[in-house]
Amino acid sequence: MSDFKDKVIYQIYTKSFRDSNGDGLGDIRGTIEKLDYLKSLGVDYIWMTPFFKSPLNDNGYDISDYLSIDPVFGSMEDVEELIAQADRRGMGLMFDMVFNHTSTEHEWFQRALAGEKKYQNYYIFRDGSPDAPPTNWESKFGGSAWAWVPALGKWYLHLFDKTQADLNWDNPQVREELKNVLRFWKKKGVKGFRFDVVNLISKPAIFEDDDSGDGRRFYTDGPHVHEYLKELVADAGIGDMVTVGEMSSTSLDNCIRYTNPGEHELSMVFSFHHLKVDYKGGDKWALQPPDFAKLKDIFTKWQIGMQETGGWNALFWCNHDQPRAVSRFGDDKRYWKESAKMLATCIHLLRGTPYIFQGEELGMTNAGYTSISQYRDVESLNYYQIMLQNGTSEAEALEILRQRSRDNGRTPMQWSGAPNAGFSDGTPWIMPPDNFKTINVQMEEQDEDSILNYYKTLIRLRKENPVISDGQIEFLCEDHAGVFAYRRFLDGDELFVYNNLTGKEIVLTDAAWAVHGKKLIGNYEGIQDESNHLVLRPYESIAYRP
Ligand code: TEU
Repeated sequence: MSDFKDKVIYQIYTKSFRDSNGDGLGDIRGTIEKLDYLKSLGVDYIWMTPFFKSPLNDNGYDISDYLSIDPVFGSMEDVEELIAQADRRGMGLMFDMVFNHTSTEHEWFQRALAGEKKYQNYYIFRDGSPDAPPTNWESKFGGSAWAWVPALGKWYLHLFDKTQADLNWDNPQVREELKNVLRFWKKKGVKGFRFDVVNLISKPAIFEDDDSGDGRRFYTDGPHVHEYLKELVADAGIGDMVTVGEMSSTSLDNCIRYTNPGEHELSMVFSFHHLKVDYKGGDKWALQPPDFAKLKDIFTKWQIGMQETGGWNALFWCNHDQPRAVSRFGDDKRYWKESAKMLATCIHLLRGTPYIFQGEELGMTNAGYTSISQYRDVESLNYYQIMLQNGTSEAEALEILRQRSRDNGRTPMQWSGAPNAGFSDGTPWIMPPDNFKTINVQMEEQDEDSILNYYKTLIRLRKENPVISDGQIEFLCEDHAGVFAYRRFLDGDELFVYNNLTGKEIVLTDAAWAVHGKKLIGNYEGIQDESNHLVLRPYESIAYRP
């Protein structure tokens, strides 16, 4: 297993990172231009979202050829140069393997459509009649999970968009093809992999209706998922690389198995339960303010559960599918800087490997779009229609998208106050929020007190302090919903971390020691104490050694 505990990983959403040729889309050469920036941040690995050949219906998560580069992103030579240039700077690349499904434009699917039995067995086709899909399962992007092919008289399964057909992992030929993809990229010098929705790959032997849900209970962490992962990792020879699996609606018990080194599956996992605490009744499209007590319970359960069993978490607030953390859990207006730094502290000092999603280190905010014409995401556009059909008013639907759309995380990286935030000299495929004039790399590099510089410090601290990378964890202030606090400890070294999740001052009467301790990092000047009580200012974050 590669060593990843003191590492920090940066996620690039290629399409929105940096456009080098003025076509409005981010590309590989643009990423190469910015490697020095990533080096200065101090990150170790760079996870790039897919830039493989694709019709881009789901921005590259619909791959039509795993072994070639989509021309809008660049060429194979560009990718080789990217790998070499990152390597020269001591950073490793992680590529995004979308193995649950392919684009329907993939040659395998096209040959299946043309009637080749071999390739029909690469996917999940079922005979039937056009009015009765095999099951009542729903696609994660809305509507039925099955699409009808009249020419074949068959349905095929798509858990995501109808142009993303699910692969049949029970077919050993499919598993062999995918191992070859990994071998190919490993040989090119890639240092790790992120596996898209990899806990959905193993479907049940019998397909039946779900009378109490959308079908996910039948295929989430499915019957052969552990077996298939072990086989993939062993046969492709990637056991010594850094790997992370994206786990949709998973369970702690399964994640322990996915990441326990003795199981030889993955280095770490992304789970999403902590990012559903503002889903009313579990529904992403129903708004409610974040439930911080629940958030703390989830972190506690996963941190302690993984620690007790040798599992390992990927730590994150943001990615290209999520709204921006500072807008969602912080206050992106009055306490923009304080709350962005506080959220960073929460994650970076936990037990696990932290991920930074492009622009998070600047405190980038939600997009603030006011018209449906500004949105690009297939999920957002589908659900907008679904909401209107269900009687939601236009204004209400737009407000929901304003808070929940995946496009909030996909706006162009804010490099400077120049037009289009310095992302592109052409017309960006998606517009940046107006605040790029004040929230951008150029300004934050010059400001000692910036969010960017705070992230740099957190990254450095992880490398200098084994108590952060390797220490044990226990939770404090468990009954105090507004305070997320924990203690890290290792070989007599100790670190106490307090985060005020609220915009109000909070007085802690049981932290007298902290007042006399040695501050490691914090987002306010000095320490505010009243006769040995620790006073946490709005969104204050502090880490102390006693
Ligand atoms: O995401 C999987 C996933 O579960 C999310 O898309 C989730 O369903 C959504 O955020 C719920 O609102 C991965 C990729 O990260 C995403 O970009 C792709 O669209 C998806 O897989 C399909 O490949």
